[in-house]
Amino acid sequence: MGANERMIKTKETWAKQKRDTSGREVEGEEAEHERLPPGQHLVNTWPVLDLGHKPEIALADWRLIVSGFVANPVTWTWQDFLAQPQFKSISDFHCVTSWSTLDNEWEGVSFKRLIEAVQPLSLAKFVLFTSYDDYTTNLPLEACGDDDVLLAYKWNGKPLTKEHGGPVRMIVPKRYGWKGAKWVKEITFSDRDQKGFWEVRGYSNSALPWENDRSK
Ligand SMILES: Nc1nc2c(c(=O)[nH]1)N[C@H]1C(S)=C(S)[C@@H](COP(=O)(O)O)O[C@H]1N2
Ligand SMILES: [Mo]
Repeated sequence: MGANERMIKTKETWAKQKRDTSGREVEGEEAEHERLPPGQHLVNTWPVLDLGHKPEIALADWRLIVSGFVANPVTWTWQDFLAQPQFKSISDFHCVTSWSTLDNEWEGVSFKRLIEAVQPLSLAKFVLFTSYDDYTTNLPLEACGDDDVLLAYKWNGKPLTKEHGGPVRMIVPKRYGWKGAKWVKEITFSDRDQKGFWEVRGYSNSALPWENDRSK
């Protein structure tokens, strides 16, 4: 089934279910259901999605290069990254292929801290992420400044494994999973929106799970 057909099916299913919107208290399985955006289902595993290549980056070689429309471009080594104020946040994860996981505990450096460090110029409205596997994805700067957005290197208390984007990946809970670059290498602030790998292939530019906003 194509992504579009799948999306249509998902929407049909939700229309048939006529889900309760009365706002009454729910519990158990039903409460979990309430936390799932339209067309999503809960999984107990954590699937791995990539472009068929999982780059191996030794911590000694790892760099995070932040540049573009900023007053203070930085290149962080692993030591620099760990020297930043550490941040923890619990959030749900929604992949556009329809699986979701709840209550992931992420640890790392908040994007707000990165913003503070590089001082984006007032012209900077967009951010492009480039990864060690050459994957790219884009976001409005405004979305990056949310309280729950971070550069994560730990998941549920353990270092992020290579398959899930270690040493460091982006986590953007309010957007579909593809907006969170694994193996992040470069973060570029810009005055214009430059589309990423999936965005140029017809995925939604905004990618809002609660709006079932999967493709354009
Ligand atoms: N560098 C990179 N980041 C990526 C991807 C990728 O292929 N390369 N896939 C994206 C997609 S489509 C999803 S759903 C999530 C999956 O993260 P996971 O493999 O840890 O579940 O990573 C996103 N970030
Ligand atoms: Mo995805």
